[in-house]
Amino acid sequence: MDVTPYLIDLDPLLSDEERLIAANTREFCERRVAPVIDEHYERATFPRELIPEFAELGLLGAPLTGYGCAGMGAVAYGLTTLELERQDSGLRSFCSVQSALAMYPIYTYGDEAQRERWLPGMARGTIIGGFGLTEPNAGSDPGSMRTMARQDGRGGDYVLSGQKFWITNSPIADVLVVWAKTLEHGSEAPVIRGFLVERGMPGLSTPETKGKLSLRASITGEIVLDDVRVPKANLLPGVVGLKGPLGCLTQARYGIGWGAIGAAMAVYERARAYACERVQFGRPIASFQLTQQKLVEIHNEIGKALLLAYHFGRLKEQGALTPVQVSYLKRDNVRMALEAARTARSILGGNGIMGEFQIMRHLCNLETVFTYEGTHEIHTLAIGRAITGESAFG
Ligand code: TGC
Ligand code: FAD
Repeated sequence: MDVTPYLIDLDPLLSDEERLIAANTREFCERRVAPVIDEHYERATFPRELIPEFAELGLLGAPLTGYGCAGMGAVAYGLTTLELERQDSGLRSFCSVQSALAMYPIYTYGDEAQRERWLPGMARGTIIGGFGLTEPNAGSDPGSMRTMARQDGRGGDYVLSGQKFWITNSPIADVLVVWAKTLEHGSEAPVIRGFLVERGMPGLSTPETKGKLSLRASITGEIVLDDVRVPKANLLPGVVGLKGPLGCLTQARYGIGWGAIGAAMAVYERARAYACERVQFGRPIASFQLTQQKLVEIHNEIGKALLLAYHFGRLKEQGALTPVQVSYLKRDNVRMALEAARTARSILGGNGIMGEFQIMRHLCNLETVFTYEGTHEIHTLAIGRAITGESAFG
């Protein structure tokens, strides 16, 4: 009999352009990424050679308009992150950081000179960006950061000192959006500001963080700032305070909400195919009720996650999506994908732990996705605050 991959059919809700963007991204990923991703994961390398092709497809700065960016709608953008993460969360991470965490703040908080200087090259993939918020002692609570920017005389350069930790792409980045505290004329307490720190500035180093057992096909490192002199022209003038970095995170978390569905689809499809072929007790394991229950659970959760992402995507296109709705999307869809990966792994029995079946790679990646861009718990508290009016953070 014919089997149905997904009972939720999003296709009729999509425009022709959205379907085309999703199909092109998927075709590219299957042709260029799928054959190499296992090896990159094993060797803990990122497929840098694919960056020009990401650019060609409009995946760098996809939702931005002008400056060589594709100007995709929110649903189309979400469909691209889904296709990237169907292959590996590390690829989606690369595009999330470039688009939402490095290009977005330049686009939104930068001045025209900064936009013109950086964005076209970033859209072409010839300039790589990074985003430095987290520090060794400031993760979930970025407001407690210690990185300082001291202004050298009024109107002069800034001198940055401090350390950022867990920074995606930092070892290969040409420009780093670094968030630091600075004392401004007239303000009593230090305020958070964004700075564009460039590769080659004296005092900047970006050592790679080795030994990750998750997100191995993504390069992670530190940003060490040892009195780095940054010209005033590299200060992002358009935002002051924590809402600057949090505004970027809202964009990136939205993409993760879609991306996680791609990882869930990958593990589901693998487990379903395996269950139909693997014979025990004289029958395919897909014929056992307990296996069917597992597959149905994953399948139905994917459907709900898609509807949530689609609905919030359409709200975003109307400018009506709120940060706490993005917390809802990131939290629930990533949890769904992680649970799907664990269940799918069990359907493959012993084979489930083998690299060639790829489920373990997705499962390990999703442990990072559960934690970065705001941990599951932090998003729980953000939603809790929104629905009760009570803050339970501190
Ligand atoms: P709070 O008082 O709530 O807010 C401070 C100001 O920010 C505004 N705001 C937001 N704006 C935009 N988007 C959001 N999601 C926002 N959340 C808050 C808020 O309105 C306020 O503005 P204003 O004008 O009143 O000043 O701040 P809080 O100190 O209570 O902290 C809230 C909390 C805990 C939710 C926040 O600190 C948080 O989200 N913590 C998690 C940190 C985090 O997500 N780090 C991620 C680092 S980057 C990363 O992981 C990249 S992974 C990259 C990859 O994909 O590889
Ligand atoms: P902590 O904040 O120390 O949290 C530890 C545990 O305590 C978590 O379970 C957390 O939920 C819980 N917890 C903390 N506070 C509370 C509370 N109030 N109530 C209940 N539970 C709480 N950061 C960047 O700035 N840029 C990047 O590009 C970047 N890329 C990353 C790539 C990878 C591979 C990883 C692993 C991380 C990356 N991060 C990046 C950092 C990431 O955002 C942080 O790891 C994350 O925000 C959590 O911070 P932490 O690891 O310090 O954990």
